[in-house]
Amino acid sequence: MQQDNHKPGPTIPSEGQNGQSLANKIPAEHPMMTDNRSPLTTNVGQPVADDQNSLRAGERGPTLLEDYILREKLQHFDHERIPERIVHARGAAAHGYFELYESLSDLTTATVLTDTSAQTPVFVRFSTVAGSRGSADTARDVRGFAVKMYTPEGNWDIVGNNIPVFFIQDAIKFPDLIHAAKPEPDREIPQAATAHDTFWDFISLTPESMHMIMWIMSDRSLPRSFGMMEGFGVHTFRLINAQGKSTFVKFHWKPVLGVHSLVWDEAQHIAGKDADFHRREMWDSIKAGNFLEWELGIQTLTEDEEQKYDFDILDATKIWPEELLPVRRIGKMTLNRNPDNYFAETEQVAFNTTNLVPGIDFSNDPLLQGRNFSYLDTQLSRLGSPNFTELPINRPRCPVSNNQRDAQMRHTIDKGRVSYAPASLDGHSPDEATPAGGGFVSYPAAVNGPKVRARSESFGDHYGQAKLFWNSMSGPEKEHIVKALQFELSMVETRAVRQRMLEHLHKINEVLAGQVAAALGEPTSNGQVSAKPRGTADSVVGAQGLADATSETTASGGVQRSDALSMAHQPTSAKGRKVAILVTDGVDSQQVNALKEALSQAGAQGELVGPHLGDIDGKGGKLAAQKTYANTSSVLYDAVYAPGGSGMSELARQGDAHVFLAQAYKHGKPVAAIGESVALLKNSLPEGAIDANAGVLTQTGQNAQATIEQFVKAVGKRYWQRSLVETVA
Ligand code: HDE
Repeated sequence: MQQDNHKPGPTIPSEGQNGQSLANKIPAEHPMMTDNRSPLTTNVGQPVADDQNSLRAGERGPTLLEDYILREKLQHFDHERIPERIVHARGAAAHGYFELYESLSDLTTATVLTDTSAQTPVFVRFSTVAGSRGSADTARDVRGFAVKMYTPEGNWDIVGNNIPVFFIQDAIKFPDLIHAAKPEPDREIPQAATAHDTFWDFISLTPESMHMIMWIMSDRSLPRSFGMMEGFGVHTFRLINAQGKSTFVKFHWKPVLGVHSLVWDEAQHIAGKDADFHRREMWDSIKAGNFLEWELGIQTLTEDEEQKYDFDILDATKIWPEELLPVRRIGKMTLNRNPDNYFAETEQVAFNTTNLVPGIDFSNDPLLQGRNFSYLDTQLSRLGSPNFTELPINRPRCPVSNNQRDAQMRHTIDKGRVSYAPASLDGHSPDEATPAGGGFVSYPAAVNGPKVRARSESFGDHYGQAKLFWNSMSGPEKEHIVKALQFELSMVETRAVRQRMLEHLHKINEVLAGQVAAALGEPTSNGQVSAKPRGTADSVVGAQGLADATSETTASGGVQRSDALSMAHQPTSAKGRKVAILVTDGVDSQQVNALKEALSQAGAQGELVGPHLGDIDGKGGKLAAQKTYANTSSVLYDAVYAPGGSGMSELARQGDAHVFLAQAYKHGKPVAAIGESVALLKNSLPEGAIDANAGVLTQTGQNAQATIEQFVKAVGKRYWQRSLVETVA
């Protein structure tokens, strides 16, 4: 059943290949065609002699209905598309494995978290949420971070995001949130963007979303690459040990390369220059052997501590500050293989929050409880049959055995008469696994209380952690949040919506609100929120949320500032980065080669950008330009280097070279120029911009080695202190 794509299954050899008749070579098992090298056949295996011409009555006559080969081909094509995911439609994925550092047997019975000798296969899909399948990778959006682990006890999915909190507290609001965020239904505008009235209308009436809004307006929603994003399980789950003891847990994926982002202007340009920026980067990295790595971390909390803090651990709009509850790193995930087929794997993969293994269980988080219904339901509509779990990418790697039968597209051929239990015939039904034998047992959490549609008061603070996030940001990060809100809200046409948002922002921080208000041409708010949210949230919000106009941070366990929330404290290095090296005839080839070597030693890649592809007549040897100004752009690189060489003064006449340097400068990236290129750099940047401390390096002599070393150290950094960034490019 399980077909390894690297070992193609038996295919029917052609007569031409071995001189024998086809009939003699029919394999005993069903052939599953995994490549296209065998003779062309119809879908029922009939060899096709002519795939260029349909069957017609005479060479110039009408096509015959009899041409079942034409009809089969067109018909299959007509049905190629399946519905795209209602959210997270655009995604890219990779295969890999997970290895555990230390056994968590004190906390859980799950083999994947206790067996340190195992290498658990994984498939991970990253996605944007709002855009359709063909939208651009760099839209401002939360990223999906969905991990499927093929464990010996069944598939375990952590269907997470790159932001640790969510917009809403209750699953019943999810369709409203998504309807508001998606293109407006009358005009189908805008694509993959939240900068429009319906989104901000909903948000301005949903105070519980304010913490998430701070994250989404920060550069976290503009990741530099998938491998430079954190992942979060978001909800609180439970780990259950052999004694049946439950411990609350939150899951984190910590990227080995650190967490790094783009800036908004850059992200917008990338969307036009390379809409596939993130998926291409992941594909190329894996292909080049630069695998993506994350450590799995856990935060844990005992049952006794459930009510210890001033945030509710069942509220998905709250984090557990790491300063309070440190993240313990327990294993590493490596993505090392690209999919063989996008549709079969990345499109057909079906994640589900209910894919759990014994030793892990849910909490009562009402968002998680709602998701537990939604994922199976959506797969049935998207993939068309309950047999989607038999698709190779979804099928567990451990045995599957039960009495479920039939339905569309059944692959498994169940033998025998028994498809029921209890049964005594035919060696009877599969036996249930006992709890001691590893059978899944739900944690027997005590439940009581009246049936109500109400939200707990403990979910009532909507501004405390938004403040914590704001207070934890560096200066440049705050500036980017302000600019994001200025941009988004200025796109909102309805003034009342803009004003309501300013009222919320005022409750988070007055300076923030003031700066956004100034850009919108509005007076600063008095801190009163005029519109109350509808429904059950109303009374709850009144209790703590809307009433709280102080600047004190609440719902954060006393933590006022958390370095873990800011990207300013993340390690930077050249690893995984891409550098543009501008070349033209007469460039110093040795210098270019020395730079490329130094970059490669540091795990970065130097790409030669020239006026044309191919041969560049360098001083000291030929070079090959890999890109031209026509097919690439400064925004696709982390740094730009203009080498020396007697011919390089010519670069000053190439207008695109100016744009390359100026744009890199604007986006805070390191830039360097040597010898003949120094004049070009000076002319491209504002006066006073040449400053090694601000990542603008020059070297007038020809000995570039020291500058190369300095430059390579700078690659991966962004220099936000450049005060003149607004004046260029
Ligand atoms: Fe999802 N979400 N979601 N979600 N979600 C889907 O399932 C849903 C939520 C997340 O790469 C859908 O297969 C509800 C939070 C990811 O295939 C759907 C609620 C988080 C992916 C669905 C949420 C996520 C999805 C659409 C509120 C982070 C992509 C297609 C209760 C913890 C998985 C599909 C992939 C996809 C429902 C909220 C993450 C409709 C009802 C919170 C990463 O079932």
